[in-house]
Amino acid sequence: MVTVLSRGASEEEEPDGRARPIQVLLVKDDHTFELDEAALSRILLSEEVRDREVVAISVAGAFRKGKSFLMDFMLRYMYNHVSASEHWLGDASEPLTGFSWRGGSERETTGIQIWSEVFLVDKPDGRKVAVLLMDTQGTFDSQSTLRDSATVFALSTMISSMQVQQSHPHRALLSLFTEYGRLAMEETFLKPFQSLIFLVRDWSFPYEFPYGQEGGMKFLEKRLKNQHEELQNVRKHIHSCFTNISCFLMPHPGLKVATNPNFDGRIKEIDGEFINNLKILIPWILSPRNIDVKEINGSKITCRGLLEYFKAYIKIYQGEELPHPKSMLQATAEANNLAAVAAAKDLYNKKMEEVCGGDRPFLAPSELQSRHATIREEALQLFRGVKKMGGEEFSRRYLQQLEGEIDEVFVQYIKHNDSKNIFHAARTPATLFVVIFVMYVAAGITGFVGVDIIASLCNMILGLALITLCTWAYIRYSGEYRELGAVIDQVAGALWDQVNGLTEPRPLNVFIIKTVTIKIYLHVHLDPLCLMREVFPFHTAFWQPCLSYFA
Ligand SMILES: Nc1nc2c(ncn2[C@@H]2O[C@H](COP(=O)(O)OP(=O)(O)OP(=O)(O)O)[C@@H](O)[C@H]2O)c(=O)[nH]1
Ligand SMILES: [Mg+2]
Repeated sequence: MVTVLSRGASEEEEPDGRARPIQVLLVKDDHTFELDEAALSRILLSEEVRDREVVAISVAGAFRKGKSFLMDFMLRYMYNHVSASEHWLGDASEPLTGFSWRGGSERETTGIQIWSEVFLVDKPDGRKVAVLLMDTQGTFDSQSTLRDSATVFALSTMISSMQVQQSHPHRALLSLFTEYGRLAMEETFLKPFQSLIFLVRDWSFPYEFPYGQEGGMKFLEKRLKNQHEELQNVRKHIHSCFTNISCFLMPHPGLKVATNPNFDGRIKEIDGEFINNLKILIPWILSPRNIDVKEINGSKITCRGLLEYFKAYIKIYQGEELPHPKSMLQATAEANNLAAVAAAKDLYNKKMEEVCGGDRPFLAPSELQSRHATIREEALQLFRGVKKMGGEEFSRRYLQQLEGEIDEVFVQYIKHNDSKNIFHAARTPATLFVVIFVMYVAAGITGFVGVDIIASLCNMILGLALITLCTWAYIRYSGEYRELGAVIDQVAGALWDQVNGLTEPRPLNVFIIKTVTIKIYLHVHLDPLCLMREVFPFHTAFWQPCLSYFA
């Protein structure tokens, strides 16, 4: 069963609300590459697919050879397969839409485009996997350099779990990949890539090798046998890099398709033989039983993981030359660890959201701390449990990164939780009220006993606190001058903590209170005439709490 998911791209990218190709790899005029991470993230990190194992399908090969045209038939299969299983090709006079394709001699597709809808497919073993369709720039067009073509080709090969190749890759690329494969196998003992499907278009010799997969396999075997010795070695290595290699011979689609500038893709204008083979080819690639999940180092990759691989690979393909196979392996190991970090962080976030996220009620700080500790350990355990490349030492760096990131996020959760505490929210006005009240009383007392300077000082502080309270209230009401509001909150918070701290018999507090008490005591006793009389009325109120501190 194939399920069409909600769009991965945002509304502003699809004003008409329909799915469309999203340019994720851009080739700029100066032949540099840019990955549109935001667009890619919207597709790969959408809620429904990010934790699903991913099947990444791409078509690569020379330009102007009908790659996008073929991808559009794949889209048709993905959309129509459920409702009209046998008749997925649809209406005979329906124009072919999807990835942009056209006639003419100038190239059409540039960089890498991904279809904005990811398809959820039930595999026969019950797993639901995410299928991603990628269209790529053709190789050897007149406007791109060899490095441009090679980069797009290399990136799509590294990312795909199933690659349809329409033409023989350049020799430099072949040896790059076989060397990469050799290195990867030295480390992991597993084939680094999954399915490679050679698709021969416009096959003109069905009397030698018939159209379809069987003829294709025979043709491929023969081709590999009759190679020059040096090339044979490379081809042998290809076999050790890919889990499945197959070949399909496709007939010519007819002159209307190839030469009519007004041809818009309707099936009735395509040769019957081509359509018959298309009906075999597309389900053969895309049927739930045949799709292969992307695997690296023996682990199945999720959409979230694939994003990390995209990011890591684009970094190494930025240089002047093609990367060394060793750096490709290094990037794979890096992405492998980063994907594990991302998965662990996601688990932490998900579980913490359940505990204290959104509008969950306020949780006691101690409880929050203990829940954090348990969930943090779970996340670290998940990271440790993932099979990783690059060795122990290499992955320790990422473990530390994960710990750091989790602790940072926890600080945010504490703040979020605190903000739900009604008393916490009222802390600033409460503190200011207390300051006003204390200053009012202190000014009264000191004025009464005749220490006018202190009384004036208290009145001044009272005035300041009053202005601050009004300012704070205005900021909260209007939402303006938020920075000033944050400073007031901070000062009030510090004062609050200080006062709170004084009530706890910590050594420093006890020391301060004892010293002040003794000083006042001595002052009163050494100058009984002046102070004793005036302090006496407050004796009970003042001494009693101080003395209880010694108890
Ligand atoms: N001869 C031939 N032409 C085809 C075939 N399939 C499609 N075409 C035609 O080839 C032309 C190019 O199709 P596209 O799908 O745009 O080709 P592409 O490989 O994506 O081209 P670029 O994006 O420029 O690399 C169109 O006019 C198609 O009608 C085929 O099997 N054989
Ligand atoms: Mg194209």
